[in-house]
Amino acid sequence: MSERFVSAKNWFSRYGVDAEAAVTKLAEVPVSIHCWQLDDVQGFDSDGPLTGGIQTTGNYPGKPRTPDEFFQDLEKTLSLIPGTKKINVHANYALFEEDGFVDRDRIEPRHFKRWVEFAKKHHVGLDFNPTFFSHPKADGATLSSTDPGIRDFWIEHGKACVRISNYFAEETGFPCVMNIWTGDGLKDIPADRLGPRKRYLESIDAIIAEPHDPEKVYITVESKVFGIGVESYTVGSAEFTLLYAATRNITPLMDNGHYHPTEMVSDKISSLLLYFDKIALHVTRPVRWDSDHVVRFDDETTEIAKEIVRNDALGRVFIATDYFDASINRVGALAMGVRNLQKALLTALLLPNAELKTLQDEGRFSELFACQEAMKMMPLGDVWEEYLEREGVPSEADWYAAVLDYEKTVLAER
Ligand code: RNT
Ligand code: ZN
Repeated sequence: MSERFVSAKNWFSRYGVDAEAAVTKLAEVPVSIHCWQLDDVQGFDSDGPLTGGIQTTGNYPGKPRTPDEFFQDLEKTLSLIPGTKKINVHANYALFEEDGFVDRDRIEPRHFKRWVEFAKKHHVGLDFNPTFFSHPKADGATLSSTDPGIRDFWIEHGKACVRISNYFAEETGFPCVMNIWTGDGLKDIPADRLGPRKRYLESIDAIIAEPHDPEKVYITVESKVFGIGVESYTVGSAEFTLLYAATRNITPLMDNGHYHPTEMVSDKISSLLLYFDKIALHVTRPVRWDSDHVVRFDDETTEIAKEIVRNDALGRVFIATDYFDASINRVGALAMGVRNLQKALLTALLLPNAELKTLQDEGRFSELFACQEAMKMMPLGDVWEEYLEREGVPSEADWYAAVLDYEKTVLAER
């Protein structure tokens, strides 16, 4: 145990906070790491452009060219991230090496065998996402399409993904979160907002009717406010999605890049916790019109973490990351965003949350203000360093050197 950690523990104990308990707890909090930062959401099933109203920008060298290179990068990333991890897989990361390509409506668990092997090797769980974008049948709408043939194709894809999620849960022993998100929407002012939403509702009803064990597969629906090229109308809006999840007894997913700029997900979590047993998050960083910058250890990320921790909801919130930046080292970007989210969780775990609540309840607002500000000066870094060391991952000062070394020895050779 470092001297700095011992002194930090004393500092925290003055506020009634047990730093030892905080690091123990942090190590247990699963964070689902999105695989798609590593290759700019390309996937293995096509080399077509990224569609669906999302975009990556940048052309940093070293992007993986094959599944082997991809898994090598993922392994490297995992070595840089402490704590309990899951990997969040998208359906377009199916592997067809053994017996040839099948379209998305026909994918099967065996196309994800390598993912399961990887997960078992690293003792991590797997989450899953149908991919309703980057496909010839996703040029316009998918689940809300007016064309029944297109709708059926995507419903079949969704059902196939429920079966694959079941397989993930059974093989890994961890529950699998399966998230439904589409970019369905319109660039310009609609003539009919209701019709697409009704078709969307019926399509998702058909998908979630696929048999699954709700204790093992948690189906979530993710809302959005707008996308690139679909600025005027999004079928799966916040209201649609929340009400859908509530009435179908499934789980709502909030991505904090999917709201108006002054709307904060940190303020929404408590309301959802009152109505849902479980909720899900995509933690990202919105910047103006972009919903997907790499997560920083910033105020809103910390506020989100505080809402989860102080409401005793770590066991009720599925926490995942979701961002993509092709302009910086992809392995570094993925590891960095997750580590930053974990710093936010640690901050929340190191707060005298009960005391702060009491100050609020007793109306002692100037004391509350002072205490909140005092806690910002906490020796967080000393606790974080101790945590990294215990977890056997590189320290804050050293971890990027490991990325640079990987860049020189592996990525630069591509
Ligand atoms: C897009 C959504 C969605 C995607 C992934 C790739 O705005 O956030 O979650 O990022 O499905
Ligand atoms: Zn998302």
